[in-house]
Amino acid sequence: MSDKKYFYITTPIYYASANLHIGHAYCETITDTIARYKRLRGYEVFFLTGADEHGEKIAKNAAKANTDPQSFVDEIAENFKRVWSAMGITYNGFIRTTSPKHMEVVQKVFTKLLEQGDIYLGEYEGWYCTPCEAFWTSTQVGENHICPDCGREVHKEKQKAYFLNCKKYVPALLDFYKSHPDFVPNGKLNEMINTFIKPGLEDLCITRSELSWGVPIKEDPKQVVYVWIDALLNYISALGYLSDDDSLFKKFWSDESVIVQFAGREINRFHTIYWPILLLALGLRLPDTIYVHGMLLTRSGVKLSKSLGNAPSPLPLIERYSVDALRYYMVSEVKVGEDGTFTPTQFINRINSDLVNSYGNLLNRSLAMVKKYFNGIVPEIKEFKDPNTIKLFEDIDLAIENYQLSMDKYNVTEGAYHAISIANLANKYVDTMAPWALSKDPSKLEALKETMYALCEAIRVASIALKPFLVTKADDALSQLNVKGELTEYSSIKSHFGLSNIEIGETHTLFPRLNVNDEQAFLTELIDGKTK
Ligand code: ME8
Repeated sequence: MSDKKYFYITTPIYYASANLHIGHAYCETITDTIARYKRLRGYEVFFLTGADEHGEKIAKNAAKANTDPQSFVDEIAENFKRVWSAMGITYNGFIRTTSPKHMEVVQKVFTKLLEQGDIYLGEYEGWYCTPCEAFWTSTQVGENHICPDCGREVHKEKQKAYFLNCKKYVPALLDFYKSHPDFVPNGKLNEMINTFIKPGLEDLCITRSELSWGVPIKEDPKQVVYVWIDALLNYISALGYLSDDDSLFKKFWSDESVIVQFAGREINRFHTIYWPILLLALGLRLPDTIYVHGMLLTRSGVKLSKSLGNAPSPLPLIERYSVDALRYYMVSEVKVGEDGTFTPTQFINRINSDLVNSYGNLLNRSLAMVKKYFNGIVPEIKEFKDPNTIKLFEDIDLAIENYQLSMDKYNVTEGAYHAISIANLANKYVDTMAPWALSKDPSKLEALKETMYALCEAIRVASIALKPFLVTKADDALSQLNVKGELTEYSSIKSHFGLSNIEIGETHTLFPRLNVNDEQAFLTELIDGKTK
């Protein structure tokens, strides 16, 4: 573990142009899982999410809905918060780019960069994609004038505008990339360097004059700040950068803080090129990691997206299967960093195999046996004697090591795998020890005691490791086991002898088994219904 005290993690701020879908929930789940893990590990965490509320697309959608943009985004931001609350998202800050606090920071940054000569006035002509709020070069849009991100038609725009002098910062940026090989994991930087930097990075046009729904600049109020610059600055405005109270900024954007920023692959360019350039121009430290994650796709390989209208909300899934099932499925099935598909069969199989058959069943049968053989009292054990038990805990300790290694690299998919492997190991151990046979032979009482103890301990350890994933059921399992205080904390994950004589609590099923036929029909309608 690093010796830093603070941990700052951010999600992209999602466009307040329509409601959230499972793609947004995917990124939010990964980041929340990491935030929860880091809190378990003793970091002071600041987890930021929010809403991107300016830009042409939002102004247009508000007009379509016969309302003004501010009322439009107010309602959507409230919806975002409702969804995140249902998903158990433990954000510490929710930033809205229409908040006066944020807008003031954007203006101050503009003034600062203008004064220091990093912003200049010029004229811009380019191909603009309205849904993506992005300008593209002729090469990028090709002969058919198609947006390289979303595949829709772009149009030409020409205007007097301010530019950010990006060229000046390219050498420093390349030096930074070189000296920080882990800045963008999984090789996701090479494509950016080859596509955008090697051919010669252009200065970025950072104001628009034809649009009023944005942050006007003080020096030329007819111009509003380009929505992407406005949006990127949320990561520091939310902490109070350049404001009267900058205590959070001093803590979480400092050298004592680990800074990790998640962004989907379609916005890689903004986060790995322009965002670092802005920070370099402002003389601020750069994040430790920009983690570029993959996309949830439809079964025909198209990105689930708000503007294509092909993506379901996470709410019906939470209602039917629990927040834990949805979160667990997303992180374990869609490998972080890679694209994936939300498929009904995989969903049902994953929940049934890992949560019902492995973890849930381990809890059920172990506690039932403790009740049956020892009146619900965990036997007293001070050391393990049976080679199978010794091996079980060697394997469990190794799984914990691997879990930590994965989680510390933000690989929550592997982290979930190692956490659930503890339950798998314990299930194999039950079969090897066959406590039902031991119980029939009075001379095997000590072995039976050790087996029951070991199973309870494995449940305890697995539950602690699963806390970041199963945000209600891991605690539920721990309370069925009736462990409290320190024994539920991460610091006790490897001290295995604290359970003796605990009287287990009320027991119940953690996860109901999913009936393949019923759920297949429900999920197919929900997931594919949108994409027909
Ligand atoms: O781009 N699969 O907002 P946005 C996985 N406002 N993740 C997905 C996804 C999918 N199908 N669809 C969306 C914006 N996401 C800007 C960001 S940040 C300074 C400004 C997630 O509403 C993913 O994290 O289009 C993606 O990068 C983000 O939502 C884009 O959300």
